[in-house]
Amino acid sequence: MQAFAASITKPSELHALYKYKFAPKSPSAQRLKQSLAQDALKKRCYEFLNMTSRSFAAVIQELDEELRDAVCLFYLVLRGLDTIEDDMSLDLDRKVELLRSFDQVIYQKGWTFTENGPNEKDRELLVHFDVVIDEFLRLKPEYQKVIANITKLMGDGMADYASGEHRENTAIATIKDFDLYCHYVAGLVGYGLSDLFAASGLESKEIANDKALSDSMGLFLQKTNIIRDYREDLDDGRQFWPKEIWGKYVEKFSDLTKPEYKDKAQACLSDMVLNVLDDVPQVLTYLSKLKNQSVFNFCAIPQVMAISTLALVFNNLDIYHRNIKIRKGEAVKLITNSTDMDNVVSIFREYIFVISRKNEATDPNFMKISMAIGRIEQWIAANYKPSQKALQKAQQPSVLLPILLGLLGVLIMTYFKDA
Ligand code: IN0
Repeated sequence: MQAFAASITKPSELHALYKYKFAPKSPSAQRLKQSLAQDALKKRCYEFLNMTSRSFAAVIQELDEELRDAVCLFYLVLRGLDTIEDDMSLDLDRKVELLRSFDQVIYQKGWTFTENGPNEKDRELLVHFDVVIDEFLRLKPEYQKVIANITKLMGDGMADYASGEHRENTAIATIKDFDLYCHYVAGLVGYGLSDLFAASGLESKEIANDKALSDSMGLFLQKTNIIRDYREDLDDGRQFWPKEIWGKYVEKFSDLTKPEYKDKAQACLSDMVLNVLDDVPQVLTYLSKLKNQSVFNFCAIPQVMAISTLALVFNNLDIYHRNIKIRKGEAVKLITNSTDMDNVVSIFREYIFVISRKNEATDPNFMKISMAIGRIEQWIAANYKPSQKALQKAQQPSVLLPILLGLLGVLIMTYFKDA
């Protein structure tokens, strides 16, 4: 109900919410439900998935059957690893040992973990991790290998950061360290997913060969989250923004919340957004290479959510004080519209336009942001050939035209009547 109220002035969002709420279960969701009814173990895994991430769980469940379980298990394994990395109450040596050996843990039948702090949000997942392991071991060996390989690379990367490498005290210092951290926790997810897509035969091998493109897919999501979550992370004692950026504007990271540094905070935020905008052309290139419909939806949905979040946070000082999120109605509209490249490019253009309107000439990053936007527009013009459908849509006469002609007629008539 709250979601409907938030979108009250946006008819298209209300329509999307209404359709979403009353839509019948999709054929693939129905088939999954039937197969889970006969498989208690797998059912538990999908319950864990729904517990950890509601909306993204629905997107995974829409994947073609060949990939669905592999991606579900990949997600749960990564979530397990993340729950260890995240827990500030774990002893550091123990944490590092677990992170470095997690790729072996997933082959140990019966392994469970009860050492997480009571407030760790996905504690339950690790308490029952034996269920995830059993299901992981039922995947095709090719899929198991991809998941284990990424788990090793990510676990080692996280362990390096946890034990203070690439850091200054507890913070991320340089933009290079920031990129490397985001590569470990998100870019590698891109590598793994592309390997799974290629192994399934639903996508070509080429998608897995271009590592930079897969990396960008993860970086764009992760960096956008890091900007959005400034306040939450600060309150939890975490700091992911690189000092090389925020240090240009304030002495202390928490100064960004202070009213006297308002202008500095605004400039710092646009510097961070600028850093993320660089990934957009690569994201669009990756998406344009996908062939399978279910893989396309799965990949496109988080990316359009990210660009809309980026437009929302840009020049929005609220991020320094509270959690901000796109409206549910907007999210649902994006989910239902991300079905092909025409729509995805239009959505990106729409939000890039929002960013360019919010870009202020007094901002020290104004020119650089304008240039980054220009590069994105250039990419679209050079690489993107709109389909017949998009061209027809563009050629349809606008509803405004008859209204304007009518108004013109009334004006002319009034003029001659008075003359
Ligand atoms: C993801 C990514 C994800 C999906 C599809 C293709 C990808 C290609 C490269 C890298 C990541 C890709 O998507 C999820 C989306 C998600 O979880 N959304 C949250 C909302 C939110 O605000 O966090 C939700 O609850 O719906 C994602 O963010 N990550 C992720 C994790 C595992 C897998 Cl298998 C896929 C996390 C991260 C760190 C960005 C990679």
